[in-house]
Amino acid sequence: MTNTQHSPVTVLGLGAMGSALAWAFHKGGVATTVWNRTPGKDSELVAAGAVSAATAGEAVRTAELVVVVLLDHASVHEILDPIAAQLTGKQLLNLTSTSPEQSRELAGWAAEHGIEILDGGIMAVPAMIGTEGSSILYSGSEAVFTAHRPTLELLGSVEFFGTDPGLAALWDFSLLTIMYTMFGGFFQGAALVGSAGVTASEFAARASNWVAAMSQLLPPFGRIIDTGDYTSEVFQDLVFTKTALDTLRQAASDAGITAEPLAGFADLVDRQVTAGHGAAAFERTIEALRGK
Ligand code: FVH
Repeated sequence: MTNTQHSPVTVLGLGAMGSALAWAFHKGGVATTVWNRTPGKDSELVAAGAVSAATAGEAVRTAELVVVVLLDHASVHEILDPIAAQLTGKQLLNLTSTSPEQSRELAGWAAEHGIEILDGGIMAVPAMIGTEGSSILYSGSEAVFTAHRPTLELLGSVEFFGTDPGLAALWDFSLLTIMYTMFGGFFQGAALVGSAGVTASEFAARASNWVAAMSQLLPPFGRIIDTGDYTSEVFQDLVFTKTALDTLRQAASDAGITAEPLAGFADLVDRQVTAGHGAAAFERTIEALRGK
C-alpha cells in the first residue's frame, strides 16, 4: 500500500544495490517504478506491486524523484543523456559510485538541463539497506534532500554534507580507501599466518578484534595531523616504523608471499625517513601523500 508521505520514486538500475533500494522503497509504502537495461530483473518486485517500465524514458514519466544506481559514471550518462528532456523539472538522486569530480560533472550536466540533483554515497552493502547499519551520505541540492528526507530514511540513516555535489563522494571514497587497504592488509596477514597452516577463518576471528582495538588510535592520529606538529607528541617515530615495516616485509619474503599491500605504505615511510624526518611522529606519513 502506498503512503502519501512519500512522492513516487523511479529506480533506474536493478543490480544488487538498485534492487535493494527498490525493495526498501516499495516496502516503505513508496509508489515505485523500476527499470533495468537487461529485462527480467524486476519480476519479484513487480509481483510485489512495483511498476515495471519498458524504457528509462517511460520509467521517469510519473516520478518526482528519479534514483539512478548504475555501474559507473559512463553508464549513468549512457542512460540519462538520451532522456534529459524528460528529466527536466524533476529531481534526480545519483547513488552510483562516482568520483567527486564525476559527481560535480553530472551536477553541471543536470543544471544545464534544468534538473535538480542530489548525490549520495552508500555506506552499506545491499543486504544492509533499510537496516540500522546502513548509512547514506548526501550532498548537492539541499532542496531535494529536504523534500525527500523521509523517503531517503527508508534506506538508512541520512546525513547532508553541503551543496558541493562532490562532497558525499569525497567522504564515501575516503572511507572506502580505509576499507580496501584494510582488506588488503587482512589478505596479506591471512597469507602470512596461512604459511603455517592457520586457516583464514581462524585468523579473521582474531583480526577483527585487532582492527577494532587499533581503530581507537585514529582520533589521536587525526588530532596530531591537524596540528601539523609531528615533533611535540611522538607515539611512534618514523625510524621505528621503517624498521617494523622492513621486518614485516622480510617475514613475508621468508614465507614466500608478496608484501605488496604493505609496500605502498612502507615506501611513503621510507621517503619521509630519507628526507630527514626519522625522529618525527609516523603520522607525518600523510605529508608524503600530500607530496611534501
Ligand atoms: N554492491 C555494493 O556493495 C556497493 C555498495 C556501495 C555502493 N555501490 C555502488 O552502487 C552502484 C551499483 O552497484 P550494484 O551492486 O547494483 O552493481 P551490479 O549488481 O553490478 O549492477 C550494475 C547495474 O548497472 C547496470 N549497468 C551497467 N552498465 C550499464 C550500462 N552501460 N547501461 C545501463 N545499465 C548498466 C546493470 O544493468 P544490467 O547489467 O543488469 O543490464 C545493473 O543494473 C555501483 O556504482 C556501486 O559501486 C554498491
